[in-house]
Amino acid sequence: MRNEEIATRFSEIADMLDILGEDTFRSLSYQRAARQLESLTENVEDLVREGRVDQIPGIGRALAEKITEYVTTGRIPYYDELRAKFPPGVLDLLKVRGLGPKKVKVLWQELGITDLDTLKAAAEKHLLRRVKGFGEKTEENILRAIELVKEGEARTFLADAARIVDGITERMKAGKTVERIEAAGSFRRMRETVGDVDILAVAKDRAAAGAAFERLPGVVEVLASGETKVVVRLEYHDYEGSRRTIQVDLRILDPDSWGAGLQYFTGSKDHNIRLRTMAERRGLKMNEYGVFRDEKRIAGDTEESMYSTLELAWIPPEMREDQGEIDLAATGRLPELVELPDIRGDFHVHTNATDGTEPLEAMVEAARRRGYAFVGISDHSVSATVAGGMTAEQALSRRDRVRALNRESKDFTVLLGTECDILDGGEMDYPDDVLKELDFVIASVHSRFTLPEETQTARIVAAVQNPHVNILGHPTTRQIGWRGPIQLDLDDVFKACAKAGTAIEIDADPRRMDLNSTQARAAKNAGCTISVDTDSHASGNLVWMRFGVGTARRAWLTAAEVLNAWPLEKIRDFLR
Ligand code: DGT
Ligand code: CA
Ligand code: CA
Ligand code: ZN
Repeated sequence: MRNEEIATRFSEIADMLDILGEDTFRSLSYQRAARQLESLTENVEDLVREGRVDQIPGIGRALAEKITEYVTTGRIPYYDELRAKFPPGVLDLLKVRGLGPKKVKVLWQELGITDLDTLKAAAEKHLLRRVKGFGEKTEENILRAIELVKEGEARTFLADAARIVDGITERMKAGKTVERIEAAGSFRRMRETVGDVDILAVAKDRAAAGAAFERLPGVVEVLASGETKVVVRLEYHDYEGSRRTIQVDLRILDPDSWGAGLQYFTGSKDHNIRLRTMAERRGLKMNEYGVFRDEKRIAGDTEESMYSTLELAWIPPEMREDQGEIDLAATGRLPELVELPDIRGDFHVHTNATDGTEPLEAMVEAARRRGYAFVGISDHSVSATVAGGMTAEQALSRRDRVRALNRESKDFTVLLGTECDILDGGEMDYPDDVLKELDFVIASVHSRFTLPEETQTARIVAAVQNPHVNILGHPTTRQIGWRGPIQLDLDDVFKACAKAGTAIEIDADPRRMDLNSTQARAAKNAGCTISVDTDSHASGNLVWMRFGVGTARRAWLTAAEVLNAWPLEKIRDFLR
């Protein structure tokens, strides 16, 4: 948690320096330090205790001192000094697409715009176009971008929810006020974003458990505080470092109703309504306390008991969306869903050769430490200029390095690939004789997002039909809270992929989750093979596989349908 807190402060310092227009060199060093801290696998508090802070790559003496200050006193005076120069909402303006530090400074100092709300009001009143560099079109774009920021803020990315849930459950367990604690709700169903976090617990001393919950770090407000339910608002930093808040509900259950509560509060609502109707038809009553015949409880201590009373197999939480799963459970036809331990590797991994932050060897080592059998390195191709794409020569020049790594170890394989841009008409960014030299090819759209559906679909279908292309990367290119999907006939794309033997990706970057679960299920039904990848740009991102697999489970995928759950030999056949 400390690593992230400091990273967030450092990146805010960089933002503030940028807005003030002072010392770009210093701002860059804070930005770089923030990224280092985010991807640091060790706990920064340990490094301070052992006097090893200056060993963090990219962190010089001045920044090491600030880290030590923060860990020992909880404050960075330099940060407080800068912060005092800004109205609280000004930094939020940077979240609006199209607004960089220079524009924010002008808006703030010339128009007195100090937060998103005043920005929105000014754009609606057409005040912005009076300022140099802003026009009618900019006003429209800014209004739309504010909406997207607000949409994005309303829900929390699954990966961030997981860190919140893990933090809460660990602390509550360590405090020993609860005998049992687990997250339910949309988090347990692994939705790509969650509205609020629902935590269930069993406690002998309910008041003590409730009090411990209210005192959790990050709690900024207690909204309700009762015997069975406590509700708080918690502040957190999202995976990109922005400060946000989320509501967390704690429900304290009776041990006899644990399974009933877990079932009820996991939802979804539609799934629960259907179960309750089934119970009623059998003359039973079903609620968050159990299943009852007359006044007698006949199930409720375990979740299995809730389902078995209705003659249903236990249904994995990710499937509980009333999409036909209850029929399958009634007839013993539930699929055996892919699980995290089934995953043998990750195909979508960037290095500092393009826009990743770590060298190839570091990413390989991190993948190996996850227990994988292989990792696919897929840096950007030359046309991806914003991502520092590599020329064909640069891409091929890494073959020796990879061969050396593969000679060193028998139980781990590095596959050298590319995330190759799909060009305007569906051609690939590298010529075929370059693509054929690489172990695999992910084809992705990074440009021309606004093509009409027919043209866009034809472009992507052409790309997946290229015999060297193995995986279609982040197929819709949507980014939650930022950019909608491209116009695409996904059914045509799925058909083309299935026919050409090209896999299609679930990109588990928290903001992408692309394909989403619904689309991935459609792809499965069309006969596609799915590759679940993290699109990692730092070794810390490899953990996102958990959420990609969660999404795959929501899509009802089995291990047989997931490319990177296959044995390496079978994967090699597929790539050939
Ligand atoms: P979220 O928080 O918007 O991402 O979605 P959920 O599914 O976590 O929804 P939430 O937090 O409102 O409630 C958690 C679960 O509790 C929900 O999935 C099902 C159950 N639940 C809540 N209210 C009702 C209700 O009125 N009827 C039924 N049957 N179930 C409910
Ligand atoms: Ca919830
Ligand atoms: Ca809730
Ligand atoms: Zn990409």
